[in-house]
Parts: sequence; structure tokens; C-alpha cells
Amino acid sequence: MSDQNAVQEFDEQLGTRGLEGLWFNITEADIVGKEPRTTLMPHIWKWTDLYQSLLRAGDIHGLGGQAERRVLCLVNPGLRDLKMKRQRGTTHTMQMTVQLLKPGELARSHRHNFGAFRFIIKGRGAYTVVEGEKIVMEEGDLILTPPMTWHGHGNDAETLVWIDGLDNILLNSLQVISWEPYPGDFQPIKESFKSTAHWAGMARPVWEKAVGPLAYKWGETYQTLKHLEASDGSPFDGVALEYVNPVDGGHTFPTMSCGIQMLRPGEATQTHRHNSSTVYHAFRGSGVTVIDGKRYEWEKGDCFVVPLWSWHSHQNRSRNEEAILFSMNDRPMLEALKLYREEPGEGA
Ligand code: GTQ
Repeated sequence: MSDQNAVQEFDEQLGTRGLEGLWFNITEADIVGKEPRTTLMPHIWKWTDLYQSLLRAGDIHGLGGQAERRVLCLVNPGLRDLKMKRQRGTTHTMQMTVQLLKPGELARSHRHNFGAFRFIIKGRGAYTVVEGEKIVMEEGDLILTPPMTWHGHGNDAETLVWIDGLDNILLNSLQVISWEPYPGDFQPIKESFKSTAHWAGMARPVWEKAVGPLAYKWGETYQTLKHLEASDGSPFDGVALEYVNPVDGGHTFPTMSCGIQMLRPGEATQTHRHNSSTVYHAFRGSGVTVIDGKRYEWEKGDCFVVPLWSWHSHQNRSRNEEAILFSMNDRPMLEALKLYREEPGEGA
């Protein structure tokens, strides 16, 4: 018997015993090396495609019955061929989606152990109900639905479009994901309106134990950005803010973080990379993000992904107008596991 046959026969024998050899051969070296390697790909979704597809989904798909939500998932081209839908995230940990709710519609209540947020991008007058508290949705607002909070959405005004961000892809890969419908379609709205969504500044009610619904109004967010306009800002991100969780002062969620950054007219950032991944939404203005040497030009409404360990820098293309990027990233998850790494690029 040739060596090759002996190797194959031995491998098969090991297999029947639930074993596999590890000899650190070339194949493993291909997968694991000195630097992180990712199957994620950089990608941009243009607003015209997103919006047209959403409007079409609005014509074709109603809510209620089989449809819990009317949502389009942004699927990373590097994950497109994975077998299960629940693995085909925007990154290997997070999902960004766009959602449409038409006037008169109700998206029934449910809860799950993955965290979610909404960032409102178009329209006004709709609301989300989180743990019985009715929160109005207006452009630029960020609204959190922490894990296991009941939530549903309603609309008695204009057609509304928002972005959802979820850490469901991570929870799925950890095999701990759970989801349940509200018994009785839509949760009742509380009469007494004392929402934690309306805590003023840094003061919070001492009798509130759990993290309830949280909302960050655009007016306050924008004011903070403008206050910092003349500051140095981050060399890599311009005037960049993280949405802090007011309950513990930490990241937006234990697993993921939301950010908003302003690139001032003509501002161009330095290059860096990190082993967290980021999904961006261009909220205002236009610019270009260079990812591993390739230019991704974005305008208002576009979404794009910067995979982990990719070199990247941003530029506002306008000489007179600011550009504002909303984003989500999985850095908190990496930090919690003490795995976070970051490197400046050449010249930074
Ligand atoms: O609106 O509650 O994009 O439960 C995915 C799952 C949105 C939602 C998503 C959800 C929701």
C-alpha cells in the first residue's frame, strides 16, 4: 500500500471513531495565519436599489398573516452562499436591514434575546412600542429594543423607512438564539407615559431596574456633533460619537455599538484597520470610503460594509457641506472577549 493510501485509510478510520488528525499541514496554514482572515467582502448597497425594492415589497407583501415584518436584509456577498438564511448576515455577527411601514399598518409585537435598534431614515409619524411605551419615530432618531423587550410598530401617518441593526447572526452562531410572538398580536400601550426614552440628561429614575426602551433624539445628537465641530476629532473618523447606554455608561449593547460621525467639508481621514467590522449608512452628504485600496463612493441613503482587518479611510467630497455617517460595529463583543486589535496605517 502506498503512503497516500495508508494516510487516506487512516483518516477514514479516525473518522469512524469521531476523530480527526491535526498535523498543521498546508491546508490549515491557509485558513489560519498571522493576521485575521475574513470571508466578508466590502460592499455597497445603493439607496435607489434599496428604496425601489422596498417600495415594491410594499406593493407585493402585506403585513399580518405570515408576514411579521417587511424587511430587506443586506446580505454580504461573502456570506451569500451559506446554507441557512440566518447565517447570511451583513457581517458574520450583525444584520443590517431596511424596513418599510405604510400608513395604517401594524407590525405585531414580539420579543427575542438578540438586541435590535432602529435608525429612522425617511418619514415621520410612525411609532414603535417597546415594553408598552409608545415612542415616536422621527428622522435621525435611534431607538433601542434591548434583548427580551416586547416590541411592535405602528403607523398612522406617512410611509416610514428605517434601518434595523441586530446581533442575531452572532447569537445564531452561538446557538443560543430565541424568539417568541406576543400572546395576542399587539402589546397594549401604557397609559402613564413615563418612558425611560425620555430621561433627561444623566439623571435616571432609581426605581427602574431593567433596561427599558431607550431613544436618542436626532436634535440632541446633531447638537452634540455641532458642538464638537471645531474640535480635532478622531484622525480616523472625524467627529465621531458612540451612542452610550445611559444605564451603565457602556457601549450601546454588550455585543454591538452604534455610532454617528460627521466628516466636515473636505475632511479626509487617515487610514487604519481593526478586527471589528462596521456597517455604515450615509445619512447626509456624500463621500468616498477607500477599503483595501478600492474606492466606494457613497451618497445619502447608501449603506456599505467595511470588513474586519480591512484598511480604510473616509473622505467628504463636498467643499461646503458636512457628511454624516451612521454606523454599527461589533467591537464591544471583541473587547468583552479581550480580542480587540487595531492598527494605524502608514503615515497615520
Ligand atoms: O422590527 O422587530 O429587521 O424582529 C429583524 C427582526 C426587524 C423588528 C428586523 C425584527 C425586526
